[in-house]
Amino acid sequence: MKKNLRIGLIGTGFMGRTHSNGYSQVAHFFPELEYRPVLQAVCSRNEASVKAFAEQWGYAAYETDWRALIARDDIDAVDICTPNDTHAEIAIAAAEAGKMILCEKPLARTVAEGQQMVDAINKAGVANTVWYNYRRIPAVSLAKQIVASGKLGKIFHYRANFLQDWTINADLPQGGAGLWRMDVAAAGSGVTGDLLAHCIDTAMWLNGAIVDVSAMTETFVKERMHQLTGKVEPVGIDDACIFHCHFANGSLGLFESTRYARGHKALYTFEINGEHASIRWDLHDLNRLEYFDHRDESIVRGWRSIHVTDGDQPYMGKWWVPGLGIGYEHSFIHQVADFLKSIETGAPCHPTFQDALETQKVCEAVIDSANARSWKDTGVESF
Ligand code: 4PW
Repeated sequence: MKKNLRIGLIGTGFMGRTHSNGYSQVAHFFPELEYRPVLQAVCSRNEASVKAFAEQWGYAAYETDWRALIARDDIDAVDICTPNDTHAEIAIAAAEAGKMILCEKPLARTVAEGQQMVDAINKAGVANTVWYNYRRIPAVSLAKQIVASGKLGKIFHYRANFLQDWTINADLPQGGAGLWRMDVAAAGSGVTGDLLAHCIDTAMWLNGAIVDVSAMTETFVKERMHQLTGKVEPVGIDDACIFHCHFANGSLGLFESTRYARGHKALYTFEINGEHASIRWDLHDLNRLEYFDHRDESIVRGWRSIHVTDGDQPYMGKWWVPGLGIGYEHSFIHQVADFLKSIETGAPCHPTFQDALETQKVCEAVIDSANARSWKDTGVESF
């Protein structure tokens, strides 16, 4: 007999859809799990659209006030898919109500907010995770296995990019529905919290703590119409950010993110160079991990292109047959499966709020460094 995990989802945008899909699919492909999610209630402010969302995805009920959703006694876990400025308030209230929490990334706008969230979940002792979903793309999980096995030897370099081009138009407004990522009050930062946070989470997971950073940021369009006030207002987000850093293991990191790279929609890539071997990955070819090993016999030495679809590779035993790839949405299904498993075993589901707070510390040091034009310590001691 399966145990139900009754989900209360807050926020019905892009992430509300990916998470709902994850909850809907997981039991089909991970039937061995003791818990199965039940789409109990969904919340969003607009009644007509939340009602339609509930019908479309099969939620049993809907609310238009997140406090009412948290107050329901038929909800076990609260999933926060709202803009960043609401994460702390909702998460703290959910923890006080004794609910498990799944929170969208970045954890918060600032380290101070994130710390309050960590304190709240520690006090309540509730299960928690943050949706840094790229860890759970099988090729990225395989990269973790390869690095952990020591095959790369001593690591010298970590390099990552996250490139987009959707904000080049100077007429694009900021703030409000669909454009809160452009409004510093709602988002906390621009590409640093939205895109580099993913790169930093993956980087520290694969290569350990980032100890200090030197960054530069740019805001190419200085003023934009604000949808909520109707006025042209200064733009407070970073449109682009480049930083370099030291990892605790002695390797050097180089990171770049922008929403001004014409032609790139969501190009997330990383490469790691070690003493013996290197690996690299590209979101646009997400089932593939490239691997170069200097120890190979010289006549066949070269970059191997590993199509990560074999049943022995992470998560792939759950899908189709070898050779058939999977997509972006599966990373969310995998995170739901891992969260359900963590409830079963009592082990944490990484990245936890505490892990995401460490990523937040790096993001904040990046912004501080760019503003001060100087190196900043991150305060991250281990990861
Ligand atoms: O979290 C990120 C988003 O805010 C995503 O991974 C990609 O960039 C897609 O949308 C934005």
